Amino acid sequence: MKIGITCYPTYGGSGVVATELGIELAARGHQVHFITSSQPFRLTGREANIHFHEVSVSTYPLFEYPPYDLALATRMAEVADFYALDLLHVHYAIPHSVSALLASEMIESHSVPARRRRLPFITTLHGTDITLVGLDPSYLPITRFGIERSHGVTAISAHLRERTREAFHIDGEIEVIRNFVNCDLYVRRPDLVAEMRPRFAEPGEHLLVHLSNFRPVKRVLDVIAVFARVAQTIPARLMLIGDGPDRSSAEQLALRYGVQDRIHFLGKQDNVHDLLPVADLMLMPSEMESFGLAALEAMACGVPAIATRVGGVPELIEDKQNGFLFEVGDVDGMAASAIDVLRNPSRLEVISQAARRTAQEQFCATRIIPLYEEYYRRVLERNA
Ligand code: GMT
Repeated sequence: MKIGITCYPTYGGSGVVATELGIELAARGHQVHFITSSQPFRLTGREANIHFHEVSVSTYPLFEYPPYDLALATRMAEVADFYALDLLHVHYAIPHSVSALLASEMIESHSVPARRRRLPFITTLHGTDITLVGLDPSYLPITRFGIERSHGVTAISAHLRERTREAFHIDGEIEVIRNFVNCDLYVRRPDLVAEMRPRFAEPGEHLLVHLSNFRPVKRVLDVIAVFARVAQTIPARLMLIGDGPDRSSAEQLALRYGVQDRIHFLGKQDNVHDLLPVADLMLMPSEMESFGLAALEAMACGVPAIATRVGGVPELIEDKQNGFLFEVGDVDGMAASAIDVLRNPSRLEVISQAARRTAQEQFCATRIIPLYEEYYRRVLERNA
């Protein structure tokens, strides 16, 4: 198939999923065209079967806000026409589904009659496009319109599908295709861990990790509060991977607790698969997660997560089996649980193995990518 993929190409779970999906599809012989504002950060530009088309937005003194959505729609239609794409697959509804709708209609009413055809598009809902941004009254009606007019809609968890139905009153089909991970890349390699771990922790110290874009929804301050409690009780260090609006508040809080020297603020990192396996435990105390890709990536590396019982997280983490679940803001509970499991290496090992098993048996790319391919076929058939 020839597939056009649009996403936010910088850091963020939806962009990661879209990029990894493109890479996996290309490896399976599909022709993948990324139509994005810049090259998605996990692409090297050297992958076979992958093409990148940059959307550039012209500015004009009259434009207080350059119209990216229109430039995107135009580029989508151009690429679809030139490369005879079979379908467009957009990740994150706002504004991508509306741009795809415009592109699809442009192709259907092409100025050259012989080139008029159906161009189906699929929207994948990732989370805040529904639970946060999409609910903003200035975006809700257009988001709903974009979703309803999509030829196919997928959601990354059953929870998100239900939320979409409730909040947007959408009755049409929403296919649940959960997040996935490349289990060959995200795996604990003892030799690599032995080499990397001394950079982050002394022998005898425990190592915790958090990975996010440091937005308020991730509750990075809870990460610091949990870690401070852990570090008061047992020797421990924390790796913080990512960057974003709450980074300086996190630094301030670390100073207040006096744990700043025990925290590695690593900033944005491309090779998280090399860093995650080095840790013992992940902290993901989010206010909301429609799925929790960061926890899945850690689990594939044998690093269980202490997380919150929100959104789609219980579809990934089973409390006390392959990780731990707490109510939002329960920093004392999370800290006590971390201390308890870190002090008990055999229990940590059992949970770590269960975490890896969950990733492997349910969420490996090899299982999930065929679900996307199958869904593409269905959408193409009914729009033939
Ligand atoms: O919350 C983020 O980190 C970014 C956001 C996005 O859309 O880029 O992530 C959402 O999509 C991820 C991939 O599908 C999910 O694993 C995250 O749970 C989801 N985030 C939220 O729902 C807050």
